Amino acid sequence: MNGLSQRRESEARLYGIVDLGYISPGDCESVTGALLQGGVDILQLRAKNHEESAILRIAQRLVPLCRAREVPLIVNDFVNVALEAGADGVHLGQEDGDLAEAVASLPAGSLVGRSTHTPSQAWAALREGASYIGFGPLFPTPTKEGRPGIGLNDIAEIEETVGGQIPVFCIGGIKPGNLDEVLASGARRVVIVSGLLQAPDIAECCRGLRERLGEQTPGVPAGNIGLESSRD
Ligand code: TZP
Ligand code: MG
Repeated sequence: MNGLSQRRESEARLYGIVDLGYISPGDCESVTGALLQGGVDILQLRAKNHEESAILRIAQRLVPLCRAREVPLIVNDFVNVALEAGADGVHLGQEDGDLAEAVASLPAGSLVGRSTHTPSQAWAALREGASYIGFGPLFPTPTKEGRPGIGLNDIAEIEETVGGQIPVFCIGGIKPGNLDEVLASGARRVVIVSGLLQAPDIAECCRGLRERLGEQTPGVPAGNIGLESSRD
């Protein structure tokens, strides 16, 4: 069993992404700092259309920042970058390869997440050994252009079934202004990208979201998501 699923009741609610579609490589550290200060529970580095070597350099700069706050750093798409940077895991889309292979390539206790867009993909990811899933996009979003929103109807069922085994993070077009609707549909955990990165005060926005997601004290180290601590 992976670390993320071990302490389900107290763990991650707010998953932030440092997305190079919204910020420049030179701003990654300060934005990461603000997200960590605001109390994200998990952080992902997502860099579409960037060279693997460039992503590795950024990941290497973010790892110590996240480690200091005991927040897992996940690399989008690239298992090798995660491995080389000493990140805590990788996030793979439907087309990004085999989950079991990624699990086998990374140190024990690493997190391997999967993007899912339908209930059957969510169940498949669970069967294939995902540590957690993203479920969405709930709403159309410029962060993932060209994908229709899947709506809110399946959230409660996926949260009750798959969510009983691994964390389910709803994603896609979630903003402070529609969070209540998403939570009322059964979501417990969310990924918010542009809603955070475009906020006038990222850390403050995070704190407000955490409060609404039922987190306790903002900024509490997210080591309490139960990520197996030793990667020594
Ligand atoms: N996968 C599904 S939707 C999405 C990803 C990466 C983007 C979510 O970004 P935003 O800005 O919170 O809509
Ligand atoms: Mg991908």
